[in-house]
Amino acid sequence: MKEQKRMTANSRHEQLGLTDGQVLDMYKYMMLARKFDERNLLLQRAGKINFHVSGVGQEACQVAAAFALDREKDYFLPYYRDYGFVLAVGMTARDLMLSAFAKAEDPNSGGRQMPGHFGSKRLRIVTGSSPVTTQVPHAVGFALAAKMQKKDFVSFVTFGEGSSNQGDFHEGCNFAGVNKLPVIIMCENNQYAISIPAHKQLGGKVSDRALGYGFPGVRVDGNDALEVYAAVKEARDRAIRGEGPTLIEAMMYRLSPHSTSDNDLAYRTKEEVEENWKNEGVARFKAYLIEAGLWDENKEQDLIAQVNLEIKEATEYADQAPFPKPEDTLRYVYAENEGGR
Ligand SMILES: Cc1ncc(C[n+]2csc(CCOP(=O)(O)OP(=O)(O)O)c2C)c(N)n1
Ligand SMILES: [Mg+2]
Repeated sequence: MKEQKRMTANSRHEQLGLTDGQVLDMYKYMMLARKFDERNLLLQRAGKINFHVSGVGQEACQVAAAFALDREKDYFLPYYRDYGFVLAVGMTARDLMLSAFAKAEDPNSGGRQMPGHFGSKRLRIVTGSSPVTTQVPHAVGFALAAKMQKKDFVSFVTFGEGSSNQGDFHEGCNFAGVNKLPVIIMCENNQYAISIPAHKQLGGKVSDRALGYGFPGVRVDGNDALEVYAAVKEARDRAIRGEGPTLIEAMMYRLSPHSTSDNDLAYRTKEEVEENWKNEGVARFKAYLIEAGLWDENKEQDLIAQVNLEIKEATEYADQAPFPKPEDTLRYVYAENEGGR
């Protein structure tokens, strides 16, 4: 019986073309994102960093999506909760800590943007803006470039369900649909937009909106990493075949307050949050790996120790790193020519 169970579980990731090594790697990134997040919450409370926006409860979906893309070619436009995603495409805990501490060496923005505003030319992570959803038309622009230049990359963009009500989302979708562009548009529906629950934001499903723009929309269980992986992979295959965009709505739950400046118990109950912890994606993925015979508690403890060390080193490095110099304030803001900086 046990052996049979093992075969069933195993075949699920193998059927999707994922090796044992790849699913173990996915779990490592989920754990790294989770521990990074937990440390940031502590650092903020200790007064070491100013602010943190948490991605707790969304990591499994984020990492799975990254693994379904071509991390050597595609362009990424993640949103502020996507720590799991950016770690899986090549950012390090140190890079992210430098951003949290707003230090000069922060590769995202030299310590200028708020944390969660990811950007890396090397990793093709397109720098994000604070107004939510501006990244959707930007992603569509990258997809237009792929089509015009006949290149085989796609762009991948994420945002929250609240943000899907912004005009940028609709304009981006429309242009992408008309021009059949290779873009994957993924909504991380975590049930809240700050204090507003999903039923007060949306009259229907986000995924159904794709119909009006002429491309497929799918709703997936965002706490099931393999389901997300399959949907993103299929969307990428379609895009590369020239069949255009896909909208994916991944269902999950925001387990943390909106940010470190929010008291979520002013608008939802502790019981509701506790109930949702039972279904979160990282624990579910761990259970899958155990069932597949790939994981056990000893391995878990080793991984936690390794990840904690990585985060400790990143924290110490970022804490001691220099702040940007005041005289560098205008760097990257204006063109550095004609005797200017
Ligand atoms: C255009 C714009 N309006 C309002 C805000 C303030 N704001 C920041 S995050 C947020 C909630 C977004 O909710 P959702 O899209 O569901 O994403 P989540 O934070 O839940 O991941 C709001 C209203 C903003 N940044 N930009
Ligand atoms: Mg939301």
